[in-house]
Amino acid sequence: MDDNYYLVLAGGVGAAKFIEGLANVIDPALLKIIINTGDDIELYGLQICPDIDIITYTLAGIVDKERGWGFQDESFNCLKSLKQFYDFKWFNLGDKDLATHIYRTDLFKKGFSKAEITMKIAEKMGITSHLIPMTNESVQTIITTDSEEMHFEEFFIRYNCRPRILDIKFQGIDKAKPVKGVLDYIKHAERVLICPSNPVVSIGTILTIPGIRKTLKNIKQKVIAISPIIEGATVKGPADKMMKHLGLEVSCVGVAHYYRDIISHFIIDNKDCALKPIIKEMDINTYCFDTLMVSKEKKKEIAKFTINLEI
Ligand code: FO1
Repeated sequence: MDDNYYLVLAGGVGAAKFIEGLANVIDPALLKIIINTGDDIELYGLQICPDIDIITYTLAGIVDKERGWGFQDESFNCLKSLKQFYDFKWFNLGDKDLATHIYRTDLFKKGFSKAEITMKIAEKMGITSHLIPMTNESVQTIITTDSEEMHFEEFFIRYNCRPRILDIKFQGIDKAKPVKGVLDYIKHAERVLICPSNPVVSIGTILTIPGIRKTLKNIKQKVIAISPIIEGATVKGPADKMMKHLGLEVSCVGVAHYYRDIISHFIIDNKDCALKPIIKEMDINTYCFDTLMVSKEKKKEIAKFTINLEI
């Protein structure tokens, strides 16, 4: 196995920004990216893998940068027609995006695994990075709210993360295994980078796949995480609500607590630099940086900083 690749743990939109930066400062072929699949959902009979698609479209340079998901220059004509037949209205699938889901579903029916399909789609889109779903098995993040149980995507999109969270379950996790080779990829990576994604339902889901957290613990000297929380708030999504549900402090300190057994290096935002001594007490080397990736340059800067960090 070549030994100078970087292993990345990724969710969706936040991860994609960081990965775009990485792909602009090192050869993208050096990236092995393990992607959360807890958000995967079947709609209209089609297999949709939101986080895999966001990373794929970003690396292919075709993502809609403003939304952070789906294709740029997208149209929604097929969706309009689908709405004649279905009551269901809250998930937006663009015409170009639909082609990905049709191809993926066709390959599933032909017996290919999620890992094989993910690589086939990536290769067809000209991506040289190795994209790996966290598992081939079906795992679904289910949120119990005051009123009902729902899929994470429904909580996130239909209800805009508003309902009170009573429970978070990873349905199917008991049968899930890491994709073949992944534990070895973690062991032999040059360094492991944890993206600024939701620690509970993006990175946390990956960490619950048997063997992954334990393997990371054994190589924690080379694991670097970036905080998705700045000044006690998430940049996007419900990470703050979910951290509160787990009893974690909603700050970079809370994120450090959640990762303390698997990381030795942690990048927090300049605005949180006053909290650095508290995190250092957890025996985590802590660095302050401008982590808000608002431009191509900012994405490259944090990627460069992470790659060049002395560990
Ligand atoms: N996010 C939205 O906020 N609204 C949507 O309608 C939506 C549709 C969608 C379709 C395909 C896809 O790959 C992603 C999509 N996303 C949408 C983004 C995505 O669901 C979330 O950002 C992630 O699941 C959170 O990680």
